[in-house]
Amino acid sequence: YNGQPICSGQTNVVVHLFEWKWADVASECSALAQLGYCAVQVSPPQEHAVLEDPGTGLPPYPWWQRYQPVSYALDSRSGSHQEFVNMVETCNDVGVYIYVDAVIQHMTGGQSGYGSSGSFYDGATEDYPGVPFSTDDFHKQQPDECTTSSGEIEDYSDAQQVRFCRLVGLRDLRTANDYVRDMLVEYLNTLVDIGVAGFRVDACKHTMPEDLEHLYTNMHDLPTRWFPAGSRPYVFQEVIYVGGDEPIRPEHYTHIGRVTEFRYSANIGNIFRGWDGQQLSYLEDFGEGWGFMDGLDAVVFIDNHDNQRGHGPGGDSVLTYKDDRLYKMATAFELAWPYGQPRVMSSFAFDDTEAGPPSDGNGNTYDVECFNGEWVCEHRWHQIENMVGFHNAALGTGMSHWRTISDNAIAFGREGTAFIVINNEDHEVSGDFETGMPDGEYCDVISCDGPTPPCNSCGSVTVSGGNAHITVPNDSDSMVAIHV
Ligand code: AAO
Repeated sequence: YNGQPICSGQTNVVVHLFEWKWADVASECSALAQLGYCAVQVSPPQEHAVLEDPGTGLPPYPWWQRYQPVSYALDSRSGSHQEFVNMVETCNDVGVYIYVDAVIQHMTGGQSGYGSSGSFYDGATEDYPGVPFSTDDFHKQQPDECTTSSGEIEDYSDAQQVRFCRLVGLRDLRTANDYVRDMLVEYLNTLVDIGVAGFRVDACKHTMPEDLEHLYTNMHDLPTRWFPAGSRPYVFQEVIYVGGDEPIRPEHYTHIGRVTEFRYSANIGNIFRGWDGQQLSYLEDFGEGWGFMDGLDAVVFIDNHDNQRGHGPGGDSVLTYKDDRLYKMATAFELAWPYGQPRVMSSFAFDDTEAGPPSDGNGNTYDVECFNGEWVCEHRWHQIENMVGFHNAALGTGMSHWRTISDNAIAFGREGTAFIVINNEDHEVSGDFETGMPDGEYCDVISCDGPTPPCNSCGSVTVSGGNAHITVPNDSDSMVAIHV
């Protein structure tokens, strides 16, 4: 396992198009290719529960119904099997790959009903004829499996509970069982054979690493229609750890794939908000220097679909699209900084943290229309999309030319390929910077359309003898960024 994301060309930036329909993802891929995105993380494509009435006070058809699998039919809120195939082929053809959110550790909660592809299921009796799975395929309350009297995970400091009891009531698959493994491998291979190039694997903390390893090693090679012979699917795993004494750690999973580094997300919010005594100058050793996992194992993000709405860890400090200026700065930092494999979030607007994506009264998701007040499309915000180009120009280089201008204003370069100044003070900052860049004129990609002069009515930076005079206002962007 080499930890390298599957990308075409010099890039490794993944965008999570949360809850987008397959047809909309397909239409977006040529723009993503031009901007330099590597891949799209899509919402879970398997058949899922349809929760018209999820309970008192909860909105109909919440976003999280898709994390309750009913079968592995590729028929979901995002579209049909055929629409999924069309998306993968369209995107692969332009060199933007599809990474699937694989929900493999559990099925639904305790309710019964019909899934998004019409399959009956009964969570109470653990009966999923659409797979089929039946009660023997699930962990039980017995000494070698779940040891809590509720059958639920009650205490995250007890690894046995976390692996063998239910996560918020979700029916917990016996992933050591050969039949269960066969069904999961078949699902993953259906996706790989279609042309899916990678997986975000859900809730890995709750599955033994050897069970996951079995699934990964039994996946097919990627199809040679798009990928070199012998290419293996890329895997990154959701294992939440933000400190404290939980016994299950990201490090227990990094030998089989990358892992989401939640400490990155949890800390960067405090730094940009100036909470908890934090300031931008402390970013100088952000990464391993902060006790995070090895950057070559890490997937990093400012927010994810859970912690942007109070699910999962991070709390109030997590920055989201609602924080506008701070969010742009933090995401620009993420894309400029050489630690981890970056993921960019693309959200739908929400007030209710449980509400599903923009949709009609029957839970049919609306077509995406970026910036219409419902689909936020952070990945198309000018400042963020242009920083993908910065990231790619600098890929493979280290950090250089660090400068602490003041507590909350910093500058750094990327060994002659790129340079950025971020001003989170409440006033303009200005100075002469050693950039390490080749002499010439560069357009500021925060305010311009691209890096190459002429910089018509936007900011430009002249590097002479490696040095540049740069002024960064305190405005809605508060950054200047240049790259070769
Ligand atoms: C829904 C309803 C439930 C209902 C259930 C079944 O909300 O009330 O019981 O259906 O009917 C999503 C939603 C869930 C939803 C579920 C299924 O978020 O609300 O349940 O779909 O529809 C844990 C897991 C982690 C998981 C996270 C949400 O370890 O894997 O919970 N994330 C993924 C997905 C997520 C999805 C699922 C998994 C399930 O990304 O979208 O759920 O497929 C600690 C632990 C974490 C643990 C959190 C739970 O974190 O470390 O491992 O995450 O607790 O909150 C401090 C601590 C920190 C702690 C944190 C939060 O920061 O330091 O360690 O607080 O407490």
